[in-house]
Amino acid sequence: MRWYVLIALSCFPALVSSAAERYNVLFIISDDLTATALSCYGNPVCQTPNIDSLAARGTRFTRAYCQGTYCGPSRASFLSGYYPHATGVLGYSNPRPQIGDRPTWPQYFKENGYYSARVSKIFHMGVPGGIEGGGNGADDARSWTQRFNSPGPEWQAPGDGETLENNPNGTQPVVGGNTFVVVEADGTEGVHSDGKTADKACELIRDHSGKPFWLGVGFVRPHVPFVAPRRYFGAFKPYANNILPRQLAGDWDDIPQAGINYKTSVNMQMDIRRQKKALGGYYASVAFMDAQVGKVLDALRRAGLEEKTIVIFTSDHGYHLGEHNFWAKVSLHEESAAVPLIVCVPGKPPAVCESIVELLDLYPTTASLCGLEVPEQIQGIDISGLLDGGNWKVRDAAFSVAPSRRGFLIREPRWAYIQYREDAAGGRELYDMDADPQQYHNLADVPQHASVVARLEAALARKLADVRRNDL
Ligand SMILES: [Ca+2]
Repeated sequence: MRWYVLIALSCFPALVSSAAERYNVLFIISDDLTATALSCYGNPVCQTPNIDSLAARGTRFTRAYCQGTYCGPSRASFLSGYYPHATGVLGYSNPRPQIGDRPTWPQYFKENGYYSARVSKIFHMGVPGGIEGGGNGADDARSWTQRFNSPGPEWQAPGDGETLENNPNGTQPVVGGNTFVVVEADGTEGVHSDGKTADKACELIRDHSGKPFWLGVGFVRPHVPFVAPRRYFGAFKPYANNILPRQLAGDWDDIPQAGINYKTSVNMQMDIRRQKKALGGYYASVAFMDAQVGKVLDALRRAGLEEKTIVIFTSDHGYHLGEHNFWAKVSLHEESAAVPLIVCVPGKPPAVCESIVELLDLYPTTASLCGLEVPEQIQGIDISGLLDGGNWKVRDAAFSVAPSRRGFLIREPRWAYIQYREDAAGGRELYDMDADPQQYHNLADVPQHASVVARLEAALARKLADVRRNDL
């Protein structure tokens, strides 16, 4: 049989290559999702069967890192193709003024004949404020053929709500903003932002099955407020049964001030009951989001597009769920800097890949897989070779930043090196990830590791200089 195939290939090379070029890209991104909350990444409590099913047929990356540990810089980075310190977009704006006419990731596909659309949050949007209002947030209009917002009630959803943060007496009502609030909501999935996002994404997949698309589907959960239909909470109640991470006595003593996260059990005044409820609320939000992912994957299957579509699932950064008594993002510790990343390409074998990769690699990788020239100026690496089942080194280390902390992370397979301020005046952290994956013991000031610190400090300075050497 094989020589027939060879003849077919050699007679119609243009046909074959154009078929390869016409993969759709379905980019699904959850907001503030730590990999540790997914069952395919080993969480024993929070079950995510739909994301797991994608992982079972794609490549699941165990060492994928964001470039900025909160929404604004992370999204501006992987969408523009540049590190945060290349564009200088360290806050909550879109990168258009900095990149000029250079195409963003979806725009590049649009300019190559794709229908390009986003549903809800792809570039930065405030959650919950920007979702309640239904606006475009820090979006970039030139990236899209069409764009759709998914307004939802967020913290105002009817149901049983509680403000957990800075509410020790329980006297505060349920509030909006970037606040730890749990709402066990009445009503259907469709009233919530993510329910609407899934429905619109399914409709777009159905309606655009005849033309290649780059479709960004942005779910806002599990970003606070932890709002989901009531039935998703059942698995995590009673909340008192939820197990918090082990705390080490004196854990903060060896962490520089800048490394104590901006939200902690202490400054949020969350007692153990509230912490356990926060964990349950987060997991319920993840379970709800997973169910919406399932709807979108079903729509793709029903449209007969599974064999024509690259599916990516990820998050903009990770999240702390009580490790070191830290909560939320911004921290450069592992839970916050690592992201879940699953890439499913038709015809590639299922795999688990331990190579270090970055979200910045998605733009060049999808361009390459779709037969498009990889734009020369962008700073990620085409990692498509890893999708054939390899576990080789495409980069020495991942690079991530927390601009609000003036923090930098160099993450090698064995070492995690964190430095605050470019001259390290804000302090350092060094963790041996083989011996201490929980990052309990900062080795930066241990004399025996001085040469490792010196090497990584030099590597960080070199990386930052590389990042700043660009065409902008
Ligand atoms: Ca986020």
